[in-house]
Amino acid sequence: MKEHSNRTGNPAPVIERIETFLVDLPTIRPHKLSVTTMVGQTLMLVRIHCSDGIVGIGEGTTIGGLAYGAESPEGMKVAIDTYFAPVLLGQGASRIPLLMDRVGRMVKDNRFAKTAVETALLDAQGQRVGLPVSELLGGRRRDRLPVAWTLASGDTARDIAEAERMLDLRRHNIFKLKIGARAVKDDIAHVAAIKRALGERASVRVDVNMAWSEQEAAFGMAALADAGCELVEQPVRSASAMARLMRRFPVALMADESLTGPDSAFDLARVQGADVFAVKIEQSGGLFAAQHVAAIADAAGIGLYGGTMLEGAFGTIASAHVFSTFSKLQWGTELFGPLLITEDILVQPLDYQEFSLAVPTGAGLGITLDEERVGHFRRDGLKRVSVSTQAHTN
Ligand code: MUC
Ligand code: MG
Repeated sequence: MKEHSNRTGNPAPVIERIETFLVDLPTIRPHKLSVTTMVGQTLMLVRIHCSDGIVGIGEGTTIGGLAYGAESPEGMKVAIDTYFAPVLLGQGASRIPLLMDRVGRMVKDNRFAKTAVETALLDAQGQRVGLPVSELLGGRRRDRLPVAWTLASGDTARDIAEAERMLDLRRHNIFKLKIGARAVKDDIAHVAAIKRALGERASVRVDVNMAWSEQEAAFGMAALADAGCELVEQPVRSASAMARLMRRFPVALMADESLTGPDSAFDLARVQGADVFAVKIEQSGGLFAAQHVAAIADAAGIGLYGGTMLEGAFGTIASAHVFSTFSKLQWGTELFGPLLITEDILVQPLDYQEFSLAVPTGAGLGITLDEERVGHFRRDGLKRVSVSTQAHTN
């Protein structure tokens, strides 16, 4: 057992072993985005074993494999096994920003994989010192987070029925509609029908996932405002087009794909390219980086929303710890990823009720992996689940 000494003379724990594996889980229904239709989700889980016997867990997840961005769960696994592990093994486990600086010198970009590793290190450190990750990040400001649900079945009547069920369960009263795969007029009719059915009982928002041209967005945003939609997420790709759309319509404009960490947050703030930032830990490049994105938003008077890459329980709870520390969270969160998956992989399920998610209070992430259950769904295990996504032909 290799150990470094800290200033008190106590042996400081070092990183002894890093283990990664893929878990394939089915979704409760097909999830239709403008970029792909998901029928399952693959989690890349990383376990960091330390010399004091503590094991931290982190997660990396994407949307539709490589359909959304440059990293895939399989790619993250290879990157961590091949390039992150040699940089981390034998190093002191406790000084996490320093460790991540070390990784950053050897590994460029790979923001999702870095987030998974940073999460595992923070989970381990929290267990070590007996504090939740939120407290390691400066301290939580709230114990529960409002949680939106995404309606993305592709069918208006089914989406309305799903929203009604969520309202009855008191699980969600904020709904994000995935649009952009159909003609703009069809999408507007879909959103208007859902808002008419739900009325003032719910907030209705849309995510276009960059599918519109600037001209389509100009038409679409005006019509969405008339339909009672409150927020339009990333209608177009370019930051300058986002800036040109700002304040022209009585509906808030939110940046998602344009936000890839603190540098892009600063650039967007500078050109006034969004009313709201959808902060995601993976897109930001880590938990500390997500806090930096939020600080830039605060300084620029931009509202905050806690976004998701449809992570499973570990990525979701890592995000929850981060979002609980934000000084403001004007637009709530969409941390519903674990609810889109048919299987619970935790010993104790997450607490979703009263339109919100509880931020766990235990040490580290405050959640425990159910090894037996997860074993069934490991890609290298016996049961194979197909989670392949479908391309859209436009
Ligand atoms: C995205 O683009 O925001 C979040 C919710 C959802 O259904 O998809 C994600 C990705
Ligand atoms: Mg989005």
